[in-house]
Formats: sequence, C-alpha cells, structure tokens
Amino acid sequence: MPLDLSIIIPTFNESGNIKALIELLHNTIDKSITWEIIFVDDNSPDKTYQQVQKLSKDWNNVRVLRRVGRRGLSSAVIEGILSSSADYFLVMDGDLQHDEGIIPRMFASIKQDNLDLVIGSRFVGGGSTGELALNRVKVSRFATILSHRILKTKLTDPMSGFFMLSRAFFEQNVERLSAIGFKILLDLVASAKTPPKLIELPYQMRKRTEGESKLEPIVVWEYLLLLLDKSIGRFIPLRFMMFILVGLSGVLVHLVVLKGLLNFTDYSFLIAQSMATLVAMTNNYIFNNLFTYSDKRLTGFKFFKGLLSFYLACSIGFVINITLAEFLFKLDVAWYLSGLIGAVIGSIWNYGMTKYITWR
Ligand SMILES: Nc1nc2c(ncn2[C@@H]2O[C@H](COP(=O)(O)OP(=O)(O)OP(=O)(O)O)[C@@H](O)[C@H]2O)c(=O)[nH]1
Ligand SMILES: [Mg+2]
Repeated sequence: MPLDLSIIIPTFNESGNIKALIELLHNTIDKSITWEIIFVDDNSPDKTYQQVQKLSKDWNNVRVLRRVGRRGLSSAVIEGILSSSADYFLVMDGDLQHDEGIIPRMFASIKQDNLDLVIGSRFVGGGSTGELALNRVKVSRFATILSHRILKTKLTDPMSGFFMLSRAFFEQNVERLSAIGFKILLDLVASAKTPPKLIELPYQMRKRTEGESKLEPIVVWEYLLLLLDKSIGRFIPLRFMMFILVGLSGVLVHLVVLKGLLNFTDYSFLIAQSMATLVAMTNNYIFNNLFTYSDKRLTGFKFFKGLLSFYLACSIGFVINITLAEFLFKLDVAWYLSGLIGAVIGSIWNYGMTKYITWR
C-alpha cells in the first residue's frame, strides 16, 4: 500500500516522551490513511533510539534512524525525510509540546488544496505559546522580525517546528537547503525557488514535562549563521567567510604576542616571530573548531590529531603565501597587492586543505 504520511520526529534525550507520543499519534490519526513515524535520534546518551527500537516491536509503523557522531535538528529532519517514501511529511518535536490534535486538519488541507506547506502557528488567531516563559517569547518574536529580511513570504511563526509539507515541495528545494541549526521551516521557506503555497493553522503549545530543553547559546549562533547563509552565502561560502574572520583574529593575536615577546623577553626576532605564529595558528584552530566547524567539532584525542594536521596544512599555506608574494613583488607588482594576493591564496589553500584533512 502506498504510504500517505511520514511523521518525522528529531530527538535528543527524549526517552521519557516517546511512548506517550506514539500512543497519542495512534489515537489521533485516522485509520483511513497509511502512515508511519520516523524518529531521527542523534545517538542520545539516554538511549532514546533503544527505546524506539523496543516500542517498534509493538507498533510496526514506528522506526528509528540513529545517527552517530552528528548533532543538529535541521539535518536530522532532512535525513529523516530523505529516508521516507511517503507523499507527505509532518515534522514535529518529540517532547509533546506540539498539539497532535490538528494533524488530521493539516493533512486534509494539504491534500485537498494541493498545498506545499501547512504550518502549525502559535501566533495566528487561536494559537498560543502556552506557558512558555515571557523572555523566550520575546526572543522568538525578535528572531521572527530578523527572519523577514530573508523571507519573501511572510509567516506569523517561521520559528515553528511543527509543519506538514509535500514531497514535491521538498524535492524541488532539498538541494538548496543550508541544513544549519534548529530552524528547518525557515530554511525551507527561504530556500524555496518559488514562494510556497501555504496556510497556517493555530495550535496551543504545551509545556514540556519530561526531559530537558536543548536550546543552548549555540542555537542563537547557528540561527545567525542560517540568516547569513541565506543572504550573502549565495555568493561566498559561509564556512570560508568564517574561516577568514577567524584568520583575522589570528593576525591580531599574532601581533600582540610578537610585540609582547619583543618588549618583555630577550628572544631574537626569529624566535619571537615563530612563537607568535604558533600561538596564532593554535588560536585559529580552536576558534575554527568551535565556530566554523561547530557541526564537526573535534574533541578528545581527535582534537590533538586535528591540531597537528592544522599546523601542517597552514605551514604549507604560509610557504605558498610568502613565495607567491615575493614572486609578484619582484615582478614590480605593488607591495600591497603582492602581499594581499599572497595572503588570499595562502588562505584559500589553508581553507581547502583543512576542510578535507582536519574536519573531514
Ligand atoms: N536529532 C536531533 N534532535 C534534536 C537535536 N536538538 C534538539 N532535538 C530535538 O528537537 C526537538 C525540539 O527541541 P527542544 O529542545 O524541545 O526545543 P524547543 O521546543 O524549541 O525548546 P523548549 O521549548 O525549551 O522545549 C526535540 O524533540 C528535541 O529532542 C539534535 O541535535 N538532534
Ligand atoms: Mg520543545
């Protein structure tokens, strides 16, 4: 029988919510449609994936996609959808905050009216943020205002994690998604080639009772990255922009350390310059690992292995930089152009090499 609907639920440490959620969905969804639930679990320490595997013995339309060594709500949702063969997908949280009661209406609308998207909104008539703390609501409102810069279609709740979409709409746009961070709906609408045909249905958000929120400061950072990627990211790869920003911080660190060593120690210029270079490279590695590659962050033993490969790649980049700059300078190219071209080509080398060697 063809599958009508896949319900995609990203999870991280939600083992206390899984069973209740599966039961609620089975009690709500009409028997006349064929549907399934796909949990996409990022190898939760509380073993949510095991919980789902156990429960899927009782419910044969429930399965789990377990991802190892990865984090990210948006990428989890995308991969869950990619693993499905249904005509429509519903994305919802695994913490019981989304009201499953509106799913039948969502499904009826998207099918009858041939829509791309049906969005559960907390901010249209009848919707509400429930008992969500006021400061969270304010942050959400502010994030919504920022999002208008990159959205051609105005949504009342672009931060919503509760929405239904058609396969046709997803497939038209999947290759353009940024897949960064928490806000997959915003990503989808901002990436869409043509403005999606959509409606918003109100729902009242419930309070989380089991498990913990995963809203950490990194989520704000990832949100800004998503906005950046959807604006200037079309012209310059986002990672490269961040790599260059981190590189500039390294130049500053380099000069401060060099000045300090020259002023306060007896080291020769060569030694001081070498030490400053090493400190700057370490600085760049740490910040690139934290921000540029936050999704592939190296920890433990891999952190040190990565540091060594970073030193190696950047040393070669440095040789390329000065050789090229000197070559140009000797050809009578202006000093600043020679210097700049050397630095840019060296940086492109460093970016390309470390991308494939350090953060593979
Ligand atoms: N697969 C996966 N799921 C995640 C990740 N981060 C969060 N989730 C899940 O995404 C859903 C939404 O996360 P929440 O922490 O509830 O975020 P929120 O609803 O905006 O915040 P609260 O109101 O504080 O609950 C939940 O089902 C989480 O378990 C992740 O890195 N990977
Ligand atoms: Mg939640």
